[in-house]
Amino acid sequence: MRILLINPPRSPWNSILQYAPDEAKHFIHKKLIGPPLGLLTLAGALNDFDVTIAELKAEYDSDPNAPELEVLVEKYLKEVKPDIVGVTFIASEFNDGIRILNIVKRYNPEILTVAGGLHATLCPGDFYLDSVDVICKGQAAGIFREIVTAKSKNEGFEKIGGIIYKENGQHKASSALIKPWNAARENFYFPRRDLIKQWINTYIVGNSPDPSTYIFTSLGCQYQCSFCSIWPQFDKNVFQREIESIITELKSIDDYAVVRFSDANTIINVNFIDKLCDRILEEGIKKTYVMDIRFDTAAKYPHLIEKLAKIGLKVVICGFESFREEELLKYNKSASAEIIEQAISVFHANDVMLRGNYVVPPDYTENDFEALSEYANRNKVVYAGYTILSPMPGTVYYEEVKPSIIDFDLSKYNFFNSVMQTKLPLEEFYRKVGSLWLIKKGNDVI
Ligand code: B12
Repeated sequence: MRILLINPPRSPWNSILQYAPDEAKHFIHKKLIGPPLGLLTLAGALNDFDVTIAELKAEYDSDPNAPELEVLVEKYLKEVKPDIVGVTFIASEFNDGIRILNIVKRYNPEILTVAGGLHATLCPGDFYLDSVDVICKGQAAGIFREIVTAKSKNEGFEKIGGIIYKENGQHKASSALIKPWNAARENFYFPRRDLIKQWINTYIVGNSPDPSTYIFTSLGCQYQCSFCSIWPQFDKNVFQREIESIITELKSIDDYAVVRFSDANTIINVNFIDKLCDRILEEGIKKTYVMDIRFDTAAKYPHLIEKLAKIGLKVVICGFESFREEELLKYNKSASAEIIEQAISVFHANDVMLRGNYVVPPDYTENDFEALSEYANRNKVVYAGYTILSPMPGTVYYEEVKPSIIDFDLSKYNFFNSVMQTKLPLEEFYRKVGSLWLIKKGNDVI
């Protein structure tokens, strides 16, 4: 069985960048860089099969003139001759992901096509399409293994729980029981980074001379911010890895000097992170770390931030979201805006470069922009991000605002485009969001 796993390209839509004043353009995110950890994990669970990864984001990063999608995908299909093609999906990459599966089916209808990932988990109904044979929800490495095994034995899929599969042209949910699977513990598989080695030099962020990789210490989130997709993806559950498993992984990635934790929130358990720091020190592991840490956690545990800084924490991404209590309450952030200033001092006192991210609601008026700008100027951080509050399908916020969504084109659902009516004229709104990106201390871009 030959399996081809494809990471779709990024959506090209970025209206903030398009309309931002020229002097701000340099600082606005053009692309986020990192390996497809989900697909690498899937490949880890299929160690005894012939797996190839087509990292199309990295293909376009390494060669902006790389052939267009159809040609690139066909090149892989000719080279790999796969029996199964799997694609990973988030909302903004849905259109291209489906285009890929259409190309696969046109090339050879016998190839089994499988869709998985966050968007397939939250919105499986979007995938009831001719080009999709199987839809996998959740942390589906084990389920995918069952699919591969069934296909290799020419068996049907009715005994595999947790999937939706096509039978006689119709998609139907399997009625088989879902086998227990804990992707962070007993079913953790080391990601197959060897399969993406050819693109390692595309995983360089900012001015760093070294490539970076993603590692997760936990899956899910215990908070329930209304706009976030992560806790719905994990049905409010949080799964944490074992410390020794993380240490083993850190010791196995000599090629990567920069480690970006992919957790929704790296400090979900203070004792756990405290012990992890001790073990990193004991083992003499020297890396530069990037983590997502909540501002209320940083303010509450300054000593832990100090300890993390000592083991190599250099950059923290912190969702400030808003400077207004009433907005944080509306987003169900479970933290008070008052604390943001304290958190900034804790990070700065430890020389941690802070990226504070604000979300800008589409109904912001001139006065709201002025108030945010005044606050952000008063509380400058090294890097700051200003994205648009967006109703990602499958979130609480999506259900709240569904009637006022005016653009359902999923390729715009990446926080850089407004899919709802803005109060200000649209271009002026984007220009104002773009201008905000000038408010920060640092001069480089991450
Ligand atoms: C790593 C990551 C990335 C990486 C790699 C993604 C990739 N495919 O290339 C990079 C850096 C490229 C990236 C980019 C973006 N990302 Co991102 N990213 C993440 C992050 C931090 C971790 C995801 C992860 O690795 N989880 C761990 C792995 C093991 O789990 P997994 O991916 O879910 O995979 C498992 C299952 O889903 C399943 N599975 C996955 N794929 C498949 C495929 C098949 C066939 C099968 C069977 C199963 C399967 O099995 C896997 C193993 O168990 C999440 C936030 C989070 N903490 O979850 C955001 C997140 C997924 N990203 C998000 C977004 C929006 C983006 C961007 C579009 C924009 C942005 N501002 O972040 C950009 C891309 C555009 C751009 N301009 O660059 C959103 C998605 C929201 C949504 N509803 O669509 C998230 C949830 C962040 C958030 N807070 O909202 N991202």
